[in-house]
Amino acid sequence: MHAIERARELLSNFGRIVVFTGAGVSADSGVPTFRGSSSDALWGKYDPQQLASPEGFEADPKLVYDWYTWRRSQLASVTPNPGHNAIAVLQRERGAIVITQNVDGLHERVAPSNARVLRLHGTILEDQCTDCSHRETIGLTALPPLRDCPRCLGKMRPAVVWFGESLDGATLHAADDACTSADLMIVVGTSGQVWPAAGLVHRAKRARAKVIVVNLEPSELDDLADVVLHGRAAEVLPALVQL
Ligand code: BV8
Ligand code: ZN
Repeated sequence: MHAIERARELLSNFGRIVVFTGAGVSADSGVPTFRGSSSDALWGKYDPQQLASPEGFEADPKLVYDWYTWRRSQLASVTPNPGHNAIAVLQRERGAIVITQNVDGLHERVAPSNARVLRLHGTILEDQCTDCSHRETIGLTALPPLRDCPRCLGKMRPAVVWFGESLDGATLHAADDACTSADLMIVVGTSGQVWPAAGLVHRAKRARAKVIVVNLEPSELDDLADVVLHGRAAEVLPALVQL
């Protein structure tokens, strides 16, 4: 039986579905990934430990903030792709829960209003203060500069989770619960290198969920898969969901 047919069979047999995504699901929208072989990999040009970390921001706030401004400027012109839309169909028709490592907000743009999108690593579409609870939504058409917090002596920084920072406890707990009770996990576009996010796939597997991996190239999570579908998410997911 072809892998896609096996995957479709799993999809039709199970009720509680979790879709776990990484940067690869947004690659077909033109958003650069973080690693991977494609030349557009975001971090091929920058040292991630230098930029996406509190130490990096502390050392050079303008360099780090300018990197996010560059990424935000890219986001202004991208739209969700057929991979995002296929996942939204699973949310609407099968009550699937989306757990994403992405900060680009593309799942949220097409998700049904009552659907859950658990954002493990925060959002690039907001800034938060380094020192108080003040947050500001970022308008992608009028990107703000590095600036001080209007309420305290802190600085405004992207509302993402940096390396060395803890994930939001409630979000991680909700994601862990979803993975523990899932019958099927569809893993899309992630190298599986970032923790504790990647640990959620192990959690689902231990809870005896079936796992389908959709990825452009082999990943660290392929060993956990019952079915591996290599290809572009924007092509494989519509075929899987039979749009
Ligand atoms: C934590 C937001 C601890 C920011 C991100 C040393 C020091 C500090 C920490 C660590 C350390 N060593 C290890 C750690 C833990 C660290 C970690 O996991 N490091 C890794 C690199 C080894 N984790 C952390 O620091 C986490 N926090 O551990 O806290 C702690 C504990 C107690 C108290 C205090 C602290 C926080 C991690 C969160 C980091 N933030 N993003 C930003 O965006 O700027 S992570 C970043 O990587 C993105 O969110 C991204 O989504 C995520 C994961 O990457 P992927 O999504 O998998 O993307 P990648 O490019 O890797 O892969 C894409 C895949 O898609 C590829 O396989 C490719 O083949 C495929 N693909 C490409 N195109 C397509 C495709 N597939 C399908 N279709 C296509 N078209
Ligand atoms: Zn403040």
